[in-house]
Amino acid sequence: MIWNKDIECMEREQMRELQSAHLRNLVERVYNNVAFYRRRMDEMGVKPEDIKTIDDIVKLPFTYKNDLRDHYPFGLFAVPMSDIVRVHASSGTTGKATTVGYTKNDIENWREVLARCLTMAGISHNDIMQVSYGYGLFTGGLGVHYGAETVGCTVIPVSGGNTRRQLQLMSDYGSTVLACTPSYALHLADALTENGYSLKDLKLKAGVFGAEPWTENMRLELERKWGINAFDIYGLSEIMGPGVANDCIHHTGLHIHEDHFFPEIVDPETKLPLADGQEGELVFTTLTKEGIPLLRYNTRDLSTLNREKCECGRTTVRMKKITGRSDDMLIIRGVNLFPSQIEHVLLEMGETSAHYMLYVDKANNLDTLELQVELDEAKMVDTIRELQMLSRKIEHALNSAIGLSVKVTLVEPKTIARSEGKAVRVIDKRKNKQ
Ligand code: DLL
Repeated sequence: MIWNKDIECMEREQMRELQSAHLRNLVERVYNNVAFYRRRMDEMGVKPEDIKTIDDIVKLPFTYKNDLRDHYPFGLFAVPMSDIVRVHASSGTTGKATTVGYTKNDIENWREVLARCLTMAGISHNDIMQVSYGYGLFTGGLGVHYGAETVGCTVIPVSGGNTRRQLQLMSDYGSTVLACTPSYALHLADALTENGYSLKDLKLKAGVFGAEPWTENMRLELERKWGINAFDIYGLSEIMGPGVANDCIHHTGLHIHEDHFFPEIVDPETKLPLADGQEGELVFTTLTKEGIPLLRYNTRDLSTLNREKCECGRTTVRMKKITGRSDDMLIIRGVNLFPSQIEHVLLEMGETSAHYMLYVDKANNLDTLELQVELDEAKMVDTIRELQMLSRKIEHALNSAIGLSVKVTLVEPKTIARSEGKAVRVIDKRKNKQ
């Protein structure tokens, strides 16, 4: 099933025309209504009339998270507050939150793109969806909620947390779809048996997981643990929230709703545009957004683009599953490392659980890296010798995969902190020593 065939299967040339028309309108709006963009465009000597087709997008200024912070809370809004019907905010670990606002039309468009995502994952009015993303200022809960209602699902707005209750509701109400972060889905799966449930008590068939990076191996692990089809939903508050892109049943990249969110890939250093297939930072322009439209917002998420038609029949551009952000990259003794590389190796080996934490520190001016990983309850090792052998084996596998020596410490099951939302996987103690 395809929710909006006219758009999702549109000929590429026609899509470009639609995008060009949206871009011309967008540039007019931001130039006339947002002082920040008018100033930036004036500085660059670009006028709205210089923007004729979507290819002219490269003439426009970039936007960064700091620009939103500098104009906190509402300084980049392009409409009067009387037209804003909702605000959301992303907490961020440092500094001020970034706040975004939606008009009625924005909320309608959000429902539309979410409905496309969910339909892509085979979800329909016959489903009962347990929305375990946080409700509130975070966009996850309410965003997915509205989309699920739009396709006619029965929505259980349980929000995050309270693992016991999550499992009880899942069993009592017969939830067929679980929507939460992949790390919370893993935690819930591990908690099933200890709470007295088994897969045969459940009707779950699909997962809509996102809001944090997760590897393809983690996707397969969650499919195996739950006996479901696991889908990847991507998005960010600045652009809309969840629903910017989602993968279809072929799991060959995430279809971007490019009539609303125009993607580019740029080189992380030079910020120059890169060709399809080349990896770089993902940049989005919100073609139709009214509340807080953004030009070329640099997400810092790393991906590639693919404009080939998908087996599912959709022609929309696909982004590769995100494995990290350019600002999440650790530099350990000069070697670049993404936490997802560790996750990939651990799950590939399959000898431990997938719960891990990385500790980065400095000793004698040298970076050190320790990986704590939980043993798998089903595969407990009995002797110290076996434990040592297993740690050595993981150290060896990591060393050959990432070229770094990592100290591996195996810890008891359930000793690493669980998160109900986005997982924290790195503790970088070097930051306090600078
Ligand atoms: O996390 C929106 C969302 C909610 C997406 C629920 C999917 C599901 P923010 O809190 O603004 O918004 O965080 C956005 O999270 O730039 C990525 O770094 C990361 N992210 C989101 N989805 C994915 C995903 C929501 N599917 C930031 N894969 C983004 C990898 C993701 N990273």
